[in-house]
Amino acid sequence: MKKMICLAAAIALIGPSAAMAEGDLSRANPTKVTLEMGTTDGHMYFKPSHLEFETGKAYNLVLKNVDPIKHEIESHGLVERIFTRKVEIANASGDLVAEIKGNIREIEIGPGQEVQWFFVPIQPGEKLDLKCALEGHAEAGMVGDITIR
Ligand SMILES: [Cu+2]
Repeated sequence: MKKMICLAAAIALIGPSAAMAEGDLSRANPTKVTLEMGTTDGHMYFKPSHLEFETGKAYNLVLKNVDPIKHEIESHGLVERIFTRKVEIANASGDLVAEIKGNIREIEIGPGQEVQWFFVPIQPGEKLDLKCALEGHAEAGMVGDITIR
C-alpha cells in the first residue's frame, strides 16, 4: 500500500511538464489522404503522385483503385518509416470485411475496390520510392514519391 502511494506521488510530481506524448498516437483523429490508382489514355497513374506525411500524426491512407484491373502499392521507404495500426477492408455496402494488423509491405487492390491503411510515420525521409509493382505498370507511369517530414 505504501508503495502505491509513493508511486502516485511520483506520477503527480512528474505532472504535465514531462515530455511525453498523450495517449495512443495511432488512434488520434487520423488525417484522411486518398491515393487514386487508374489509367487514362494508356497511361497508368497514382493521383497524387507525390504524397507528404508528418511524423507522429495518424493517417488513414485510402487506396482507391478506379480501374477495371488490379493495382498495387509498393514503397520500401514508407514501410520502413511507419507504424501500421491496421488495414481495413469493407464490402460494397460499407460493412467491414477484415481488419489486418501488423506490418504491411505491399497492398494489392482489386478492380474498382478501396482499402484503408491506418498508420503513423515515425521517421522522416525525402523522395521515398512509390510504385505499382505489377508487371509493366511502373513503366506505364505508375510511379511517384513520398516525403515524410
Ligand atoms: Cu498498377
